[in-house]
Amino acid sequence: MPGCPGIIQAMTASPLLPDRARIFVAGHRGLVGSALTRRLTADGHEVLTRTRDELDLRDAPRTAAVLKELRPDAVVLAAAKVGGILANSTYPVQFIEENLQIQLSVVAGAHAAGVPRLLFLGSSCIYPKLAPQPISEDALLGGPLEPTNRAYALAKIAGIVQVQSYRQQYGAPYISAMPTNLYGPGDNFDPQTSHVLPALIRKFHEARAERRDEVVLWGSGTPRREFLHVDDLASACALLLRAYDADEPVNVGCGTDLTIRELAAVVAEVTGFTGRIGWDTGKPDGTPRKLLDVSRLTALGWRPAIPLRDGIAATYAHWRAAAGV
Ligand code: GFB
Repeated sequence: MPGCPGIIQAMTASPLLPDRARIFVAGHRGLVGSALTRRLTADGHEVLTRTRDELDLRDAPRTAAVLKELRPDAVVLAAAKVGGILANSTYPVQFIEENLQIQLSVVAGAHAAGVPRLLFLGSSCIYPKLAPQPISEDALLGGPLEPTNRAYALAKIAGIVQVQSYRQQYGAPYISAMPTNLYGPGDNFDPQTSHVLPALIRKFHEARAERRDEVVLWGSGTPRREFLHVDDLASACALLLRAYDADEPVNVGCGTDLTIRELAAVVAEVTGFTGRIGWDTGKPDGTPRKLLDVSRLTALGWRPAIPLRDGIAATYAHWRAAAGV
């Protein structure tokens, strides 16, 4: 990717990460972990992984033992129980417990194994529901959370504080990044549990294939969201691992947002759906807006490379090929 600042950084020696590092990516089969694996491998690193069958990341003693055996130069914690607005509000127990368990075992296990560097990935939903926009990292803990994802957000906030605590108490150069709403190849396209972008791709595609003239989406269509292609997140993470060493989390977003109604128009156009779009206002809207202030990240020289429409078209093509539709 010519002109990508992450790659320029990757070519410069860093005191925080060796040039050819051995990096354990927890959650390497997920949307984020698979993008990170592609990116870190392309940068010349060796990515170490364990499948879910080989290692249950909720099992703290086993996780610590595996990390001790592997002795990676860095750990990236991309494993998480994630889902869209409905999954979050239907299964809060799983969202808080599984995420807390994974974080406790991976971060503590990495430190016990002497892993010198760690990147924890959170989410933009950690910020207060009505935070001033664009949301700066300083908004954390400044007000009540959005109820539809409070359990997930609290688990992620605990992860940030856990990472900060290792830095404060032991001087460990562990860091956190907070991505905005992500999308890309390898996402979850299940209509009930997915995030909005894959849900829309699938709904419009199926309506067109079945010659239906209406698609019904959730909520009012007025909430605003910011979408970042997961490959752009991966380039930001590669940069942060080499160049960022501070207590505060770093927001990762593209800097612009749009309404769900506007997003639906783009996805309809990409998928070729020309029918009506209805809105089921019985379904939740969630937070009205969560546009991230990304000045901390852009000050390091990072810029996103994938325009939204191009990213949606590529994601649609990838899903069609993978699903055989
Ligand atoms: O992506 P999404 O599920 O999650 O929904 P959040 C974003 C917006 O799209 C909401 C609307 O206003 C939804 O009501 N929407 C419209 C739809 N149609 C659909 C549909 O068919 N499926 C889905 N899923 N949404 C999540 C949090 O919040 O964002 C997580 O619950 C996490 O914790 C994630 O932080 C990034 O953006 O509202």
